[in-house]
Amino acid sequence: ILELMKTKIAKLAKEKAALKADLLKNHGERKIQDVTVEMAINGARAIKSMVTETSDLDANKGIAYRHLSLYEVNTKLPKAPGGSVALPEGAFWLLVTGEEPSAEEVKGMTEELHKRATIPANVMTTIDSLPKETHPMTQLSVAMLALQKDSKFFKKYQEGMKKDDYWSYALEDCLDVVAKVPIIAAKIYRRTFHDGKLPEYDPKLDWAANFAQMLGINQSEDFKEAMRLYLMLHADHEGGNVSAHATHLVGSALSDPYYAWAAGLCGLAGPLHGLANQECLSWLLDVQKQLGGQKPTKDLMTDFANKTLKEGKVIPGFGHAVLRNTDPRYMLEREFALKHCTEDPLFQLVDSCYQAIPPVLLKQGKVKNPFPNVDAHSGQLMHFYNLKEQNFYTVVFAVSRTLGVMAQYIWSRAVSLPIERPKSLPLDELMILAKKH
Ligand code: NMX
Ligand code: MLT
Repeated sequence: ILELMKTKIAKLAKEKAALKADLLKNHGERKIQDVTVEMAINGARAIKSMVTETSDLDANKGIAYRHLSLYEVNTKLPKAPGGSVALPEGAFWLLVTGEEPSAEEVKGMTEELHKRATIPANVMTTIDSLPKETHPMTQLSVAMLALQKDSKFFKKYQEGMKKDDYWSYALEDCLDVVAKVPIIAAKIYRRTFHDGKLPEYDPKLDWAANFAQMLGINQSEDFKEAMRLYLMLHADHEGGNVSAHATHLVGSALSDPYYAWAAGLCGLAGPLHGLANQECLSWLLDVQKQLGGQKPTKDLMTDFANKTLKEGKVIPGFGHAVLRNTDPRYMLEREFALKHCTEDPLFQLVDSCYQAIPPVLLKQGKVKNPFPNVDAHSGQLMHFYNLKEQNFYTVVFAVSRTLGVMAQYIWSRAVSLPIERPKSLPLDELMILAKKH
């Protein structure tokens, strides 16, 4: 399957290289946008200044993997036997090759990952040397760096590999990272929150189901399906989000995929990015406690939302840097919950937030997007299936996001993107420029 994958990437890379050359040669001077002072100050938001092949975000429709909306991905891609959710390794195939995989190709992908699913002893020892109270995201970042010593890209680079070979050794590393990350995540979970014993890896299971079973807390088929859904839909969110951008930036220096994703993981650990799903569940549980058994009506939730805003805090799980509508990832999780857990009191609370919070944020007047993002739902699903340790939630996000950032890494090398180095300015220079134009 590796050879098939390589053939597909090589073919597409040739087309993309021609497109890139044409763009640079014939349209390189063409203006595509005006950059305002506001854009420069406010986090480069909306400046079209990066190339990411794997996925593209529409502010209203949400993310598309290789031009397929998440709904299409979930409907069209192969499922586990008896399942109704697209397998995440199929989404990975789509992100990497640009093609919808057949059932046979997804099976091959799963098997390829099984072959690489071993963790060197030194990595396990490194994780075990960290105090148990170390945040699970720190443990994961450290483990990613500990894995780096086996980077094939790094080794080949030292030996003087040709530029044209970059992507195929990047692919080798990226497949290794994807195969190993769920086992490492499960190891971190078991040692941090349980007895440290790690259930055996089961080569009969798919990638997400294996992760679910290795957590050792719920062996049901429903939890495996919930995990497949979660890991499929968090996989990629174009190139500008903090973790993908950090990964891309570090990768652009030709640091190998391990170094690059370790940097990205540190970004994912921030509360405005990946950590928001942990904060979201904490907020929901706190509200639930304060409700003390009362039904979470829309009026009560409106009061809680206003209280949070009055305390000068953000309401976690609502708003988005670039989305301007309800996140389709949220809607897919909601549909899953409506099928599997409408009786869960936490789902009822999430549902009530869905009704109550957007009007509160709209009324406040400053939020650009008052609607829920995926984090407003993910915690409820994990909690329902007995994954209750919020500190671990960003690691689950990271397992999924590994698919996207690794696919992006391969493509950054396949289309030979250069070192990233935007121009920065001090504020007083910006003022001089603003007055000149
Ligand atoms: N609750 C209260 N205030 C908010 C919220 C919210 N959920 N979202 C935005 N605001 C405020 C924001 O703090 C800013 O205030 P100020 O001008 O006083 O600094 C104002 O509204 C305008 O912000 P926006 O331009 O709408 O949002 P921005 O692009 O700056 O930030 C987030 C985007 C996602 C960081 C922001 O909406 C937020 O903090 N949301 C809560 C945390 C969260 O859910 N993060 C998850 C992100 C999704 N993910 O998957 O990673
Ligand atoms: C993500 O999934 O990366 C988040 O929604 C944040 C973003 O896209 O900026």
